[in-house]
Amino acid sequence: MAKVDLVKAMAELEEEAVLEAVKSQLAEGVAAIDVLAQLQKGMEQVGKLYEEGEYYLSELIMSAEVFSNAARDLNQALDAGENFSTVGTMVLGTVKNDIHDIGKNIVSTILTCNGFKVVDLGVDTPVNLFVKAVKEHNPQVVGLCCLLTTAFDAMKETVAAVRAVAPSATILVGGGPVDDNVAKYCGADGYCKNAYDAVEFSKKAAGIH
Ligand code: B12
Repeated sequence: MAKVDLVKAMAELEEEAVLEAVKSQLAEGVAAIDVLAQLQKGMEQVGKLYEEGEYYLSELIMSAEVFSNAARDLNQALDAGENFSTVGTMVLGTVKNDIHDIGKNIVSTILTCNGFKVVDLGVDTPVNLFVKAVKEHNPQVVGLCCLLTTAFDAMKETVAAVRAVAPSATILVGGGPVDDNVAKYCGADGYCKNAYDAVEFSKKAAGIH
């Protein structure tokens, strides 16, 4: 049987081919994190096609679905086959007023693959839920995801509230329109361009080099 190009299949939203390729790569022993990297590359192409006007909102919704289904298989494989010791904890969520979660879910999966316990609060997360989770889990890292410029103020509010109850936690921000200036505006400790940055920053925060 011909080998499926997972990046291309993801970019072209061929769900069956994507799920099959994920399964067969895992069966062949490809590391889950490498399978994930291919899916992510495909998603980047989806975003690009959307910005170029080649894809519409319906394709975006579809891409989220395909990605989530593929990630579910990956997570199952991780839970079943690989054991990770916890090197640190991150409380993670998409900020109030924002429902984007694809990037956040990638961050969660990649951090989990790198030994972090991730407490995922979901999307449209009220400030008080972040505060409650931070008090309960005492994380080294708090991650805020934000894809909408109109939610920057909610992110700023969340940073201030988290800082007040956990002054020593490292607060990281990320998501499409976020950059260093936005991180500064919100009072965060760092901006992460992608999930791999998030791992580097989080390891530093947890005292691992
Ligand atoms: C897919 C998508 C959707 C999907 C979301 C599905 C889902 N389950 O998430 C749907 C269709 C639902 C959607 C809805 C809307 N969307 Co939308 N969406 C997108 C799109 C095309 C891709 C986002 C994405 O998933 N990218 C892929 C992931 C992998 O990338 P990422 O999120 O950037 O994540 C990576 C890094 O940023 C980083 N990262 C991300 N989060 C975090 C967090 C931490 C802590 C760290 C450390 C790192 C990190 O790591 C990730 C992996 O490497 C973007 C366009 C774009 N270029 O971003 C628009 C975009 C974000 N959407 C936009 C808009 C306007 C909307 C809507 C308001 C549309 C509408 N009129 O209803 C609604 C929002 C509703 C709401 N209240 O939230 C605008 C925002 C414009 C702006 N300036 O604010 C964008 C930029 C599109 C555009 N060019 O106009 N959207």
